[in-house]
Amino acid sequence: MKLSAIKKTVMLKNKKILIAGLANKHSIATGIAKAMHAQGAELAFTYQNERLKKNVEKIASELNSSLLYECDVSSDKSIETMYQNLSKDWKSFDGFVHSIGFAPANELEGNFVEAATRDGFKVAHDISSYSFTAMAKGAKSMLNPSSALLTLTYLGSIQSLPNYNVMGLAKASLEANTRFLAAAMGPDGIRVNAISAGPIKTLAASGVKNFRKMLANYTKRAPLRRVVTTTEVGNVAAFLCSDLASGITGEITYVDGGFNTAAMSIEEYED
Ligand code: 0WD
Repeated sequence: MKLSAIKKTVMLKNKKILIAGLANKHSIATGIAKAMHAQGAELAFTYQNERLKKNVEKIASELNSSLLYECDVSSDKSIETMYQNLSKDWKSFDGFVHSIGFAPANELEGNFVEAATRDGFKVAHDISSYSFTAMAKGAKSMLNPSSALLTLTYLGSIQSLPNYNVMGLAKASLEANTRFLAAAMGPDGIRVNAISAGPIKTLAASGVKNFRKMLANYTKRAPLRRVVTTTEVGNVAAFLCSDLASGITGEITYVDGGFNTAAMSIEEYED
């Protein structure tokens, strides 16, 4: 078959997707929104607070969206109000992206045993894991059949690494959350997945001490010998939320240049 004869697919045509966790142009959520827009999705956005509204507004308008709703996921009331406002514009929709994570800065450096606190644990798990469940709960009655939910996780969920500390525990919880939500919502035709992204320089990442060193280490070991981009994460997100991925749920998909598959690179062995 001639290439020109292959019909171009627009994976997310007629899909309405809500994006949560966009902080600025470097955010993973920005890469995801751009990729989903390119694949024909209609988008709506949440912003955490007034401080971030302008950034989200600018990117939303570049992607032909004026649907913006305030939502601080640490508050059930805020989530409820957000969905009430969304329902005035969208009677139903086809999924959301949860690209949100947070732990207090003093938990993200130094020896885990010394840095860990009960309060830090609670906040990290609340904002980084429970909020995914809370957003799913709130969305349930508005989701069309064949909807897809997506969250963002990191390798620290299954392997320890310096400074990531309590976020690793919260990501482990988020991954279990993904599987339990998939089991709970699958009978209604709703899929729930996570992308485990390689390290990318964003606002959240700059909160992890010595993040630059982590990037350098990555490019040494990852089979692709480079870090991944938000565009690459976005393209996989678009696929996972599309009907092309209709058989995939409860999965953690790695978009990390293969880092998680390699114990050591040839260069590291020879160093
Ligand atoms: O290397 C990285 N950047 C990786 C990030 C590798 C693998 C995974 N991830 C994850 C993060 O853990 C997070 O879950 O991807 C997700 C998105 O993170 P990001 O794009 O790296 O970071 P950023 O651009 O900072 O977006 C995260 C946003 C917050 O930004 P800031 O930095 O202002 O905290 O999450 C949002 C907020 O906009 N957020 C909240 N949104 C609503 N309510 C809340 C909240 N309470 N707290 C944080």
